[in-house]
Order: sequence, then C-alpha cells, then structure tokens
Amino acid sequence: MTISRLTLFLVLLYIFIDSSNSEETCTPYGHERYSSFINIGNNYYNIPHDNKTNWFKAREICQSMGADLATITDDGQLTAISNHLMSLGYGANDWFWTAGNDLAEDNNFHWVSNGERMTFTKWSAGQPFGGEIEDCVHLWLREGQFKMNDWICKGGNAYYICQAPIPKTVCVW
Ligand SMILES: [Ca+2]
Ligand SMILES: [Ca+2]
Repeated sequence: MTISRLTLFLVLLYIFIDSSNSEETCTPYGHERYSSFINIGNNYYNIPHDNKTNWFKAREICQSMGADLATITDDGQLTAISNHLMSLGYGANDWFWTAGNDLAEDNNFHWVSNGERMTFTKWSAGQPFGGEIEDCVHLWLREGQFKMNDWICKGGNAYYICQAPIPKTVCVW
C-alpha cells in the first residue's frame, strides 16, 4: 500500500511539474510564451525588451500579468533598477514607464499602483517640466543614472517596468 501511494504521489508530482513547465498551458489563451518576474533589489519585475507602448497600454499589460507599473519608493530601489537596466545595455534612448503620474492634479505626483503620493522622487535635471501636457513618469538615463522625467502619457511609446509582489512566471503575448 505504501509503495502504491508513493507511486501515485510520484505520478501526480510528475503531472504537476510537467504541466507547470509545458509550453502548452500558455497556448489555450493565445499567449505565446512564458515570462518570469526577476528579483531586482527588494522587488520583482518584468521588463519586456521587445515592446514599446504608451503609458495606459503599458499599465494594461502589467495588470494582465497580475502586476502593475513599477512603484519606486526609495533611492536604493531606483539605483538597483538603474544598475540592472545599464547592465543589460540600455542607454539614453531607452525610456521606461513607471506607475508615477500627475494626471489628477498637475505637479502633484502619485503612484497609480497604490494611490500614494510620490514621497521619493529623483528627477533628472530640469524636470518635471511638462505642465498639463506631460503627466506620466518614466525613467531615462541622465547624469549617469536612470532618473525620472514627466512625459506625454498617450503620445509617446516607451518600454515599461511591471512590478509584482511575489516572484512568478506568466504567459505573455
Ligand atoms: Ca503634469
Ligand atoms: Ca518632462
């Protein structure tokens, strides 16, 4: 009896591992591939390298992963993200959306992910300077580090940083 239970356990374990690794589980939903959130600093991020879009669409994509645009609340986290992006070869022309915005009230920046005010900011020189035209915050490489800039939410296409509370792997298009 013990052996047959062990066999049953191993079979179920095999099925579980097989289904979690199989590419087939992505297919029924029309997704193309798996993509993992990786640990950077104290959080988990997914930074698609093959897609640029506007801020709203970027948020939709992050939310479809059970995540949201990145909420960067201290200098250590920004530095970790910045170092990661630079290690991948991203430079001055690669911009990355975050959850930061002043859509509701000009020059009063909040994180759309949790509704909290942006108490930590690290603007690049001369920013924010977008008034009512530039309301969404992205990172760009300025003065040797990825820093913040307000930019046109719907007019501009950029990469985006999705953040999840736990490590996970998701199906993406
Ligand atoms: Ca603004
Ligand atoms: Ca700006």
